[in-house]
Formats: sequence, C-alpha cells, structure tokens
Amino acid sequence: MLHRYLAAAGLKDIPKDLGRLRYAPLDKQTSASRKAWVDNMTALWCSGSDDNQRKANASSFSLDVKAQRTLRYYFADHQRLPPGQIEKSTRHIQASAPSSSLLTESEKRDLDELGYLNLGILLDDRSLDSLRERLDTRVESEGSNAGHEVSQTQGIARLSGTVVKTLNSDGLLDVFFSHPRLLACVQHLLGQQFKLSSSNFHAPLPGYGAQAMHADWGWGVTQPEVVNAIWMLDDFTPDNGPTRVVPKSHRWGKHPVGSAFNEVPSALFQPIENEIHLTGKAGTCVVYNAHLWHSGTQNRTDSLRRALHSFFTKAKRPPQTDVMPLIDKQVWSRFSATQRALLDLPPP
Ligand SMILES: O=C(O)CCC(=O)C(=O)O
Repeated sequence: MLHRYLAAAGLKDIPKDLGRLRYAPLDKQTSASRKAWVDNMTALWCSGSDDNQRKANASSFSLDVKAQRTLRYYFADHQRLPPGQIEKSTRHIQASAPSSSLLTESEKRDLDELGYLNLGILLDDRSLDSLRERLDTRVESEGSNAGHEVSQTQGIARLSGTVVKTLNSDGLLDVFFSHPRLLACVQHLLGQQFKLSSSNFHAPLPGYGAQAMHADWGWGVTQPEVVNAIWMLDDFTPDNGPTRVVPKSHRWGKHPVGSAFNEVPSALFQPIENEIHLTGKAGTCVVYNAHLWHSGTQNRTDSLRRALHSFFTKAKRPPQTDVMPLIDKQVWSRFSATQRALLDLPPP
C-alpha cells in the first residue's frame, strides 16, 4: 500500500533507517531575520484589538514590502456570503443535536485554557475504512501534484480541498466540516462569523514527518483568528508521528518563530519544554486553537499515519484554500444551503 503514496510524498523508496531524524533546520541568519519579521508583525497586530486600530497604528511600525502586502491581504474582506447565513447554518446543524451533546462547561474551559480539546471517537470503523480507501485512491491519482494548492514537503503526502473535490461526491467527507461538536468548538473560539478555510489530508510516510514547531497563523495574536481539528484516520501512537502540542502556548501572544533562548532563536525542530504528543484511537478528533504551538513529528514505524485537518478561520479572513478553482460541480450542487454557508460558497 505504501507504494501508492510514494509519488505524492516526493519519494522513490521508503528509507531503511526509520529512526534517523530527517529535517532541514534553518541557518542562523535566516532564523534571526524570520524572528525579527515575526516579532514586528506580532507587535503591530497586538497593538490593536481590531483591524481599524491596527491600520491606524501601522504608520508607527517599520514595515517591509512583504509585511505591507501581507497586511493589505489580511485586512481586505474575504467573506463572500452575507453574514447572517453562517449563523443560520450553524443553528440549523446544532438544532438536530441534543444540547447536552455539544460542549460542556469543562470542555469549553479546556479549550480556553489548554488550547485543545479531545472530542473522543467521532468516526466509526465502517466510515474509517471507506475514508482510508477513498483518500488512498485520491493520493495515488494526484501523485506528484498532491497538496500543491497549500504546500508540499518531502516525505509527507498531502491533499488539499478534500471536501470540495470529487472524492466527496457522496458526502462521505462532510463530517469533517459539519460535525455539531466540532462546530460548537469553532463557534466558541471564533464567534458566529467563521468559515472552513481548508480541509487537508496529511500523512507522514515511514521515516518522515518531523516539522518545525509552528502555529497556523504567521505571527502572535491575542484573540484567536483560526481553529484547527485533527481527525485521526489511523491510531496515533507514540512512534508513528503523532502531533505534538505545547499546552497553553496559544495564550503567550507569541509565534514560535519569534521565540528565543538567550537571544538565539529557538531550535524549532527540537523538543520544546512541556510539549505533549496527541495519541489516540483512529476516529478520534482533537480540536485546537490554531495559535497553539504544534507540529507533526517523525513517523518511526513502517506504516502510514493518516489524518485529516479541518481548518477554520474568521469569515472575513482569507481562506487557506480558495474553493472556487477546486470545487467539483457535482459536489457543489449536492451541498445544501447550510453546508454552503459553512464553506462561504454561493449557490452553483
Ligand atoms: O498532522 C500533523 O501532525 C500536524 C500537521 C501540521 O501541523 C501542519 O502541517 O501544519
């Protein structure tokens, strides 16, 4: 089965020494200049509690062309649908779930304080078998193009826009953006105006998968802009490349790239104090405030570690994947108004 994944992961073979660390740390100068850029963006972003204040403060910061372009992009309004539609849609989905099955007060507290919440097993064995087969087939057919819409990394097979492509023609993947408990978490963190930003499949192959500690937003913030959920499609074990997270780091107002020890930028591929590894049975869904410091780790087993990420953002922010060029016409016609609202999609 691994052979179906090689092209997507940019590999010819699976290495023999699965335990040898494989990553490419940045040189000192690049790390220092990235740190300075991220620190500047963090200071500007945190100088205001909304975009109007940030725009007004921008003239007091020295911003390079990349920073100016990035801010213009983030300050623009990227919401397609009228605001009321998302609210109506989450109400509609949650109305069909008993209120006790949404989020308890202690779950909300964990999400707020620790920065993540394990929602338990939300996918049954039958769905898992179908999902794995569907995703394996798609990875093989996209081959070396797989994941190009967001990012490609040697040793990790990825797919982007999974819920809007033909592989979701029968709705098998709808759960990834419409599970009522997941939506309750997103709403708790981002408020009513949110949308799916991308739905990415992520499978480190044996011997690969180590990532630099990061957050899913380019600089530090004080209020969440993004929420992620990881759906384990295989058991996550200590050895097969489970996601690592640093509990409570979402509250530090700092992006890992801006962190330093004795003024030297931190070694982001190394273990970080207090990090924990998210392990669990296949079918488990863990939601996290995506400003929480986290990363993939190296898969040291001879099997795949497959996962699907459901990434949400505030509705006005740019999506990670623009669904318009990717969406399959039939999938689009199949979506209900409620589902379209969660994807910020107009009618076909
Ligand atoms: O799948 C994982 O373990 C984490 C992936 C991740 O954080 C990323 O690709 O940004």
